[in-house]
Amino acid sequence: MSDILAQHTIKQDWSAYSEEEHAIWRYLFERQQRLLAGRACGEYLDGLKGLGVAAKGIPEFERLSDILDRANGWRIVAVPGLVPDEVFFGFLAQRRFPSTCFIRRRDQLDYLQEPDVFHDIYGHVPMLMNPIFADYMQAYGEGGLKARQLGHLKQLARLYWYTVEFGLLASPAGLRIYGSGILSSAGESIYGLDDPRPRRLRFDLRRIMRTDYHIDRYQETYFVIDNFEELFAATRADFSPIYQELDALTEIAPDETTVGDRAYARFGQKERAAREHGPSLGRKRLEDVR
Ligand code: HBI
Ligand code: FE
Repeated sequence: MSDILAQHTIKQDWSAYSEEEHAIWRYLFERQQRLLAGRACGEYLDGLKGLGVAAKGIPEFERLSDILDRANGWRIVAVPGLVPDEVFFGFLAQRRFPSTCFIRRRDQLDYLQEPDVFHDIYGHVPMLMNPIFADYMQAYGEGGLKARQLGHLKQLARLYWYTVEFGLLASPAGLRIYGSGILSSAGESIYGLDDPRPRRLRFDLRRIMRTDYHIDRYQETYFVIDNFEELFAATRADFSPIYQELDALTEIAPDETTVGDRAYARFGQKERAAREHGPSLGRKRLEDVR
């Protein structure tokens, strides 16, 4: 396994980034900072601060890795782009987070389908500073290797999608974002929390594993956890019997509501009104999609 992982590792070559590339980071960073106050969960904001990830420019992975490593043993490894599933899981199982190096172009500021350095570093890495989430990600990597052998990768990939990428958290102060796909998207930072259209359902492992997803538009269903202990505890069990159970059940479409769904009671009028007077980005993309 270590050999395969080494084959997919590259060097970040930080000094090769152009001024234009750093300027794109700065633009994306500043835009998200304005949007995420009061929207991102505290664990994420603490992680961002602890890592010293800033507007200045694309960070050096080695510097971030040294901080992460001291905190809880995770490091960032540079990869050229999407890596094969077994490589991706192999890295996570060893507490290595594979991050792309390239940054989106100016004509892709609002949306791109594949991960770039802004999504990977700004979106994912701060969450890894949280000790429980850090353990969840490692356990996910181990579970991925197993799911692959059992032929149930599809079900496990949905768990990643609806938690690590698009998860919401019911904090005492209200609904907050912890999913990296939302945290790194201006349009979905607003849509995911404030738009009345998508379903926001209580976290349910089996429901998630049955639910298909779109990769090319805002989500139609989000799942809400109460805290990271709950998430970690719910995903601790051996999934083999669950996969067996799921074989007998139908799949659920991204926009479907089904028996047993528990909707998250939405935040009050007051909080919503306060948000509506705040920055409002992503309107254009929202219309593009619908
Ligand atoms: N590779 N670099 C990278 N980043 C990902 O998020 C990623 C990947 N390879 C596979 C993969 N994700 C997914 O198929 C898993 O989440 C299931
Ligand atoms: Fe991602």
